[in-house]
Amino acid sequence: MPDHADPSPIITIERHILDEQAVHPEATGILTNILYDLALAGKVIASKTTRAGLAEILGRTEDVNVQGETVMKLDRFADLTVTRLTDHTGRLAGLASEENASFLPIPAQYPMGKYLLVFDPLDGSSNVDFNMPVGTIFGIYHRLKDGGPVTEDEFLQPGRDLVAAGYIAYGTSTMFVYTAGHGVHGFTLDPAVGEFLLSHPNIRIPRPKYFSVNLGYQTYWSLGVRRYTEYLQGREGGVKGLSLRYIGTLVSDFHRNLLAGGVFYYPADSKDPKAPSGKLRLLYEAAPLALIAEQAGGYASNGRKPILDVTPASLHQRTPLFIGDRELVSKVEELIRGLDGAE
Ligand code: AHM
Ligand code: MG
Repeated sequence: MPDHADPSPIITIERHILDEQAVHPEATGILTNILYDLALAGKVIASKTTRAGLAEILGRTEDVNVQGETVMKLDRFADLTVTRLTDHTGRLAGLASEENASFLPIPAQYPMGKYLLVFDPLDGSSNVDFNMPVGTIFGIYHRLKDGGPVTEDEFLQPGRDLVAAGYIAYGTSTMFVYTAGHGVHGFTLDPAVGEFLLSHPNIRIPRPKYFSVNLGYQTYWSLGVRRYTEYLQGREGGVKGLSLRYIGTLVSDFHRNLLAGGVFYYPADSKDPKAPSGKLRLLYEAAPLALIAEQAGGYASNGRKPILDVTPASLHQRTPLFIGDRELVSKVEELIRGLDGAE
């Protein structure tokens, strides 16, 4: 009898998510479909980012191009792509994005679902002009009410309540990385067939190799964070042999450290008195990546406590972020506690 068992099956994102759903008999398939919708959005955004440099030829951002159309900024394009692919499906009750001051309810003509989507459509978008990698970050929550119009407070949930989270990295290849609470799985887009194929099952953060931070700001940091940086550089009896890598796109810096081992941080600083909590956003940047980090054996903290335990007070709240290797992130909490005093 021939053996039909394939030792290395090709697993599409569709098959993988369906297999995961099959383990949960109570699952309705709605979450599965939201993840497909996001994977499709990722393909559309990826195809556009690879043409970003052609803006010089085809028309600059917000200019009118040769066909007489307005060339949309790429982050606006990414925002509209995610919104248009998800708002009419009856799966979501509302969306909140970095691009919009308020959350977006589902338009009245479409059915309402039971999930909320939070996302950063094009993280690192200032890198686009220099042909550097960018990303999309997303988190999915249950809505808190059974029906009726969605309200902002329903979005203000701690990361611990995320149902699923992930990101799409637009780099030398396009990758979709997600968790639905059962490990972290990475898929690489095969552009020839237009499918995301499982390339990184069950990702676990390896021993640390890198640290990633914008060292240009260190004069604005607290004593605890400066001492931590010395620790990472092998001074003060710290860890030996960590290399510095910083792209300036959270998704890309996080992704490298997830696969290679390391820690990323963007601490609170005194650079801008109006933004004392650093730059990154809690709801749609820090919390989704924090869930991925924990599911891969790592940890994310705001320097005092787990990111996943912080309930946002507003949609666009900023937070310090330390994320990656569990021991290294715990170390910064110890130094901040010891050197920076009480909050
Ligand atoms: P964005 O969401 O407006 O692109 O800003 C967030 C980005 C992150 O991707 C990155 O980690 C950080 O800003 C880099 O900031 P800086 O240039 O201050 O180092
Ligand atoms: Mg961002």
